[in-house]
Amino acid sequence: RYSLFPGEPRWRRRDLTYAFEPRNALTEEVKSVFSRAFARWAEVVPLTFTRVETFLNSDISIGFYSGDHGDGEPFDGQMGTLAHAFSPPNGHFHLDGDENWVVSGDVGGNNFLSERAAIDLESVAVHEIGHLLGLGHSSVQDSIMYPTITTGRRKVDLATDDVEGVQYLY
Ligand code: TQI
Ligand code: ZN
Ligand code: ZN
Repeated sequence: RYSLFPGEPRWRRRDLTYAFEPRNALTEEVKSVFSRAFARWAEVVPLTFTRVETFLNSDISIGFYSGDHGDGEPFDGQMGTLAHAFSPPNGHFHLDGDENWVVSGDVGGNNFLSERAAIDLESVAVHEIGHLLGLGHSSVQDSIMYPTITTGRRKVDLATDDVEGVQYLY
């Protein structure tokens, strides 16, 4: 079953914006992975996610960082913590820049990446957006919010449990 954060925090507006850390200079291909991840949640709740270029004034800010990046939750190099996102209305979504991120679809399709324990970016994005929206972890094994990810595996489809959790909030 899904869980919520203490006090059940949620966004009070429906039109949310997101922006990417300009210093990362991400390609459109990488940015589109996040857009697809937002769209999966927007399909089941009356929320919209609009990309803006104003990083400091967006509801949700997305960035890749290595090690200590100033929020008291340093990243740890390869594996271990992959990413973190905070509950509403914080909106910070940070990813560990030292992971071997795989941009969509090609998990395991490349021996070099597979050997280096590739992590599917979209799978992690869908999970972290769940946290950004107010979902904690779920006990349902095939849910997006179940707290385990298999290296090289792709899990991007919301389960009934994820839909019930986010629809309870919104
Ligand atoms: N990061 C943890 C996570 O997002 C951070 C975390 C631990 C957390 N406990 C929490 C966040 C409680 C909110 C509430 O779960 S992680 C997974 C999964 C991570 C883990 O890097 O360990 C995914 C990131 F679910 F597979 F374990 C993405 Cl998909
Ligand atoms: Zn951080
Ligand atoms: Zn989590």
